[in-house]
Amino acid sequence: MSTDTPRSVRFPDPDPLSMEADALAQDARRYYGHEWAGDAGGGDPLDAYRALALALRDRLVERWRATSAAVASADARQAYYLSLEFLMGRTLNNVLLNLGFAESADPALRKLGVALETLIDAEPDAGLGNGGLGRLAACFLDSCATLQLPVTGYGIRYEYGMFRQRIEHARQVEEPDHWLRGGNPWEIERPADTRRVRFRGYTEFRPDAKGRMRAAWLGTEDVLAVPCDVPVPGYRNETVNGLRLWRALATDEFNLGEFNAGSYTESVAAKNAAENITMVLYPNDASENGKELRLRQQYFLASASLQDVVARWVARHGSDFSRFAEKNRFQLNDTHPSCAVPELMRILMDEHDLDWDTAWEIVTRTTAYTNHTLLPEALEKWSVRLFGQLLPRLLEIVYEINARFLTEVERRWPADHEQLARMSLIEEGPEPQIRMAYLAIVGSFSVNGVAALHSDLLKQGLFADFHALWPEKFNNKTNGVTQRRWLVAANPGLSKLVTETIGDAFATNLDALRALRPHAEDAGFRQAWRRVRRANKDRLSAVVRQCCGVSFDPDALFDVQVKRIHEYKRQLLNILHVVHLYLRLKDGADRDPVPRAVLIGGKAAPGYFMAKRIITLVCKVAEMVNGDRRIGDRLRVAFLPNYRVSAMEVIAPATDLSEQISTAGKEASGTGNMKFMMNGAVTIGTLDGANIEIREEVGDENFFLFGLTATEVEETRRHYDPEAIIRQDADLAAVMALIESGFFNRFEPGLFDPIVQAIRNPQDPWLVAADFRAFVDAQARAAAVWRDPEAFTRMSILNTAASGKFSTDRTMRDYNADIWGLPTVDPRGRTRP
Ligand code: 26W
Repeated sequence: MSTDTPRSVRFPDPDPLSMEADALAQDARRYYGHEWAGDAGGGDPLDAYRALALALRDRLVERWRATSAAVASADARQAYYLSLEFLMGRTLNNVLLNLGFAESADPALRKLGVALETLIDAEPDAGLGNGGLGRLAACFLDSCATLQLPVTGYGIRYEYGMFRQRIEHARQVEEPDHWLRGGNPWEIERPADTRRVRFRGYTEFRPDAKGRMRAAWLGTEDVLAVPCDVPVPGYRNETVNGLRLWRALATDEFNLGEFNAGSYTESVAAKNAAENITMVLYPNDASENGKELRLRQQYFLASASLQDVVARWVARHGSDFSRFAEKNRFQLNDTHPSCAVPELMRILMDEHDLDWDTAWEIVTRTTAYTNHTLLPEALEKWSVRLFGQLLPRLLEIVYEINARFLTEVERRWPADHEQLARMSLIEEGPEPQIRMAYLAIVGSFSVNGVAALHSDLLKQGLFADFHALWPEKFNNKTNGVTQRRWLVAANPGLSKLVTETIGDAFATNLDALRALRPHAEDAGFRQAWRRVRRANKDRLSAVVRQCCGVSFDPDALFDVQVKRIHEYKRQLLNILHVVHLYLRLKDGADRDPVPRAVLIGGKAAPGYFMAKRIITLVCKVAEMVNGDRRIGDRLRVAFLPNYRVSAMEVIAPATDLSEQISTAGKEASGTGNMKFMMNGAVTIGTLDGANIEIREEVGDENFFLFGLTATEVEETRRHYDPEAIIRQDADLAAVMALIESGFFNRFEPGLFDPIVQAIRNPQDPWLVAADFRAFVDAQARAAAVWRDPEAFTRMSILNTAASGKFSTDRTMRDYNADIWGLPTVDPRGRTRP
């Protein structure tokens, strides 16, 4: 071997790739031909999709490198969005849109005999999230890239995403979602940036050279974190940000058996245990389950991501951390990554020799926390015992944070033991628990809720003590959705009509939709609006026929509720209304009913008994109603299996009535409500979450409001008497009687007893019976407007026109103005503060 072998080798940068669609198509053709699967000529659309994705990825990578270089040369402050979930859905169409191939790709591919739509539909959803919180993270990334904010996502590359849902005998069946089987053409693995994450072991304290005590974390079981990077393009602006997803890999100790000498099988099993960390997404969206593997996932993400940021800092600045706080922000997506607080302390103190106060100053100047739920069962707590076994060094740090924090509490409320116990990061009891939300609040300079009402309720309720201590930390950031995916890409027909009418500015400035308002008065425009929506409804009808075997009349009122199945979201209230409509049709009470097609979809957490039973009720009601010849197409009901991002892309553009009917005070914000509104659906909803702001924007007359307010809900709970309500309401009594008669469960007696009992229970937290009458009345008002197509179309247009506030572009501007303070960085030059 020659002694002058260079230590690093690199090719010169390649020439820039053409942004002509024909060149893109030729590159895809080349990728396809050079893959053996392509040569084999099996004709699987998945291969053609991958080929096109690789041709696009090359173009993304060019821009990604330019963006990173621009951020580095500007020495810009950066923010990192830490999230256990990124619900990205499909990527192909989004990349085509953002890179400017939206119109040109299909014709260019057609010249080669390929239909773009087939490729788009071949892509599996990246379902790395449960629902709202995960999809919000994905919309945030899109908006940050579009606004040219230097924000990077950090998450986990689950081998299995959200389970696939099938319905068998009216029951949910979960199937594993091996979304990576066909490979993931968008990601780039970067083994060079592998990090090492430690678990278990013990700690020792020894004096260092200066005589200061230093902690050593020893005897650990380590796991490697390998990053897989996914490019996130901005909208036609040359910016490409990154999403870094970590994959767990066993260390060489496992492979080579130094650690397990002589015990091959145990060594391989141990390797499995290590790699299991990133195997599967936990499918719970509202109740924490305390499983050790989940805590491993959380720490794995926090540790790998913070090590990554700190390592890059050290590579540039050495051990000088004096400007670290000025240059970095960490946004915690709920408490799931809140191990980041003690982990950053550990890295700074144990690995970089900072003292406590300096490290704490850095943590509390860089960390911000977003809360996404008020439900007490969703608030994360980890048993001190479990936490200490798995992360002994972190537990010591949590104790120290708590001790110092309680000193501050004591100063503010002297000798108040109740106050100390209430605010302590440790909940005492037979099995002491760490309150992760409190840890996140204490470690953060900003705490935000996700809609105005939610943020107020946090201040008044859940976090009232902390608000009293640090009022300045608390703020609101109302959620949004990206209009590029949810309007421009999902609803090309409407986008075209809007563009012809008011121009295309809304793609990057959603407020521009306001200009549609006067056109609501134009009969010709209303007709064009209806034509577009009618085509969208045809498309959805075809999907419903195919997936549910139910035929929807595209002229019917499409009444839709799609979201995770949860009691607080009250799919039950929806189905009670359906049964009520069915009874009226059977009785002939409705002479001239408005034809309705009711669509319900969503996944239940596998261990959530009531949610699963609600799915069964929906399916059984659908079966009976659709099978009743006398009803015909005046009422149709379908449960859509496997609701996911790509399903919503077809559903939202075709929905007339958007069901947002949670018990007031329970839905933190909602984001489905915004996707529907943007696409011209009218909302029937309670004063909950962002519904309140939606109604404010669109006006009371264009929103079907009903139900108790959050305050009234609390008040009603004290003397709630559902039996009396049922007795006094003949319609509700008839609905309950029909369900109780076994009409919907002839061969399965007792099937719906748990549901009936829940509704009749004075302890029912969701107050289903209390809101029934108001809901039925609001539905009748919606039907009455529907009878007048001109009036309903006007409302539809005005909803789209008023949806400007609900763009994540606005949300991200707000985060940046109040929390992050990042400059915008344009890779084409210019950096603006
Ligand atoms: C610990 C298990 C777990 C997992 C996820 C508990 C709670 C969650 C999330 C809080 C569930 C979620 O997605 N919350 C939703 O977040 C959206 C984005 O802010 C809001 O729009 C929804 O109202 C909120 O329910």
